[in-house]
Amino acid sequence: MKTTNAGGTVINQPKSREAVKPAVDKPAPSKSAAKSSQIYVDGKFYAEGEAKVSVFDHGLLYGDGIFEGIRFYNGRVFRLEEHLERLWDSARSICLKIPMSQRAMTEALLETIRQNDLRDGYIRLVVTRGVGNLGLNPEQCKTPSVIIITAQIALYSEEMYRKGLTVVTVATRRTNPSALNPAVKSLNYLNNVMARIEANQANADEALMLNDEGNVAECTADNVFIVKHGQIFTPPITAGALRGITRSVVFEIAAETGIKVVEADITRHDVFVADEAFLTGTAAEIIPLIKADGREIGTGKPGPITTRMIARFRELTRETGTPIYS
Ligand code: PXG
Repeated sequence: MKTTNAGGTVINQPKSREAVKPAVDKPAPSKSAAKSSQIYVDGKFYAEGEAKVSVFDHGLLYGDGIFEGIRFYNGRVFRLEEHLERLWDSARSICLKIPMSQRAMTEALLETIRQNDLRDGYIRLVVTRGVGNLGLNPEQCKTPSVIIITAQIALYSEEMYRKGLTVVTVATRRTNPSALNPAVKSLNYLNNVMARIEANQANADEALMLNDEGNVAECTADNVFIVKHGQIFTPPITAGALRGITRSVVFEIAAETGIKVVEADITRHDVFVADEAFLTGTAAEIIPLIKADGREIGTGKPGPITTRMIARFRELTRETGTPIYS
């Protein structure tokens, strides 16, 4: 693809690990161009309407690829190393070679945010298998594509953080790890999408997904936590949950506060009789859960441990992370 975009901005990826700072050929962005979102595709920036991939990309044809959803707050990217590590793990698991180093990826991410002049927002990082033919064999695909999109998101209103969400248990089971391990954050989200449709049809805010054993795995884009007798419980990764980055922040905050977190199989019954419950995810952050399948959880209001978690999480998002503009 020939690449003359409106902004004309080009990032050259560093060739070696030493080349920390890639050569950035950055013509002064015009004020009008700054309005349209600049999207990174394979080393170049394109205006929103010009950012494209081939119809022969296996990311489109087969959902063959991986992604990360990352947040940045107050001019810093939150938990960037962890997100990149998980992306590289997903890539290794599906035999996809990301065509750049983690340092070059970091610089590309930061530069994309800078190009869009943002301090708070969301990054969608996608690596597709690349262009191949109409057969599913990935050996046909020579070069994976790297796409970085930044956006402003507010998934839930502040009122929902104060009041909490409702969930329903859905019939769609979380993918069995022996078929496709949910620990791989792949472009195959149809399992989650099907569950989301069920939640929508039931007028619930989220879908509680069970694994083949009937234990709680996770929600469609969030990890699940319950609180009982002052202890926090969450399903283990082996139950079919993604190793959530926000989940690991909850472990850290709990350790800081002296609250025990136990990774254990959780049943629907455990959720119904919990004192408190909450969900975690990059997009949702930490959000209280107050009703499951029509049963109020605890008092039906966000509990004290959940409220404390949210407060500390917000402090961490404001105060820590990889600086974007220094
Ligand atoms: N489980 C699943 C299946 C997920 O996709 C999480 C848990 C939470 O993980 P993190 O690392 O974000 O704490 C996710 C996360 C979106 C979006 O709308 C986000 C996710 C998936 C799909 C959409 O940004 N990810």
